[in-house]
Amino acid sequence: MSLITRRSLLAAGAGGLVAGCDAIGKSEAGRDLLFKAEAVNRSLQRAITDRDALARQFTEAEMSPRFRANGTVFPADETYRALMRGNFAEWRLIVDGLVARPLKLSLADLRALPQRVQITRHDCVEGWSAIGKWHGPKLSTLLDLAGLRDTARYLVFHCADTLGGRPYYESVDLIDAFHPQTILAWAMNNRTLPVQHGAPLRLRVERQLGYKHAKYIMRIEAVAALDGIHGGKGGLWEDLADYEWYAGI
Ligand SMILES: Nc1nc2c(c(=O)[nH]1)N[C@H]1C(S)=C(S)[C@@H](COP(=O)(O)O)O[C@H]1N2
Ligand SMILES: [Mo]
Repeated sequence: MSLITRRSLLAAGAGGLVAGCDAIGKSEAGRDLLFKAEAVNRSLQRAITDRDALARQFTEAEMSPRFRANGTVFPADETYRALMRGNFAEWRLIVDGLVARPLKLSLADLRALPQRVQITRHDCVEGWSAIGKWHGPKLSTLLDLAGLRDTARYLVFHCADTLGGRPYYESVDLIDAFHPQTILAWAMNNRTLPVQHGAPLRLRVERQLGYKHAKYIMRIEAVAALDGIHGGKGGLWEDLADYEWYAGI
């Protein structure tokens, strides 16, 4: 499909939604219709842009014998170090922001949720790749528990480490947040996640480059916009070095 065709299709979808919003939105049935139209529009956009396609998965035999660690490998933060010394028994993942039910989850809570296991290839912009096995609940499971408010557009991952004095953070939109391969991994290659790879919890967002895969996650915040967060570009590398916010592979 040509770019022009894609654009005009998207525009047609969006235009149809906006036209007559006021009148339709006033009745119960109208609101229902708008809601359905929005869902149709969303799935149309997905189909066109292919954002929900799956990343390639590999077999056990294809796993890299060595998986390099990159960026922070041992956060300096004293609170983090204390949690680490306690084997993360006291660590809690906060899920808050634009949610109906803020969550505070232990590792045991996360392990008790339905789990997903996937063997995928990690691609770093610096020019290396490695195939590893990841294990954890889908991000969508947590978001369903928390109940995203309809003003939420992005999920921000706040990490325990800093680079050059700035906190590491990353963000994804709702398409990636609800992608079936987007998981919160607490295990890697059949072992509890090692500190150098982001213990106790790191993001796997398999359709994007390595820097999007936030390690050392402390808090997931649902927001309507990214401009109020740190440098405003949605991630430390985006703020610092103009890396793409959408780092699709
Ligand atoms: N919190 C945090 N997350 C991070 C980083 C970091 O320095 N801090 N580095 C990123 C980069 S550039 C890459 S390539 C991967 C590296 O993950 P690994 O150490 O498991 O290989 O983590 C990403 N997530
Ligand atoms: Mo990277």
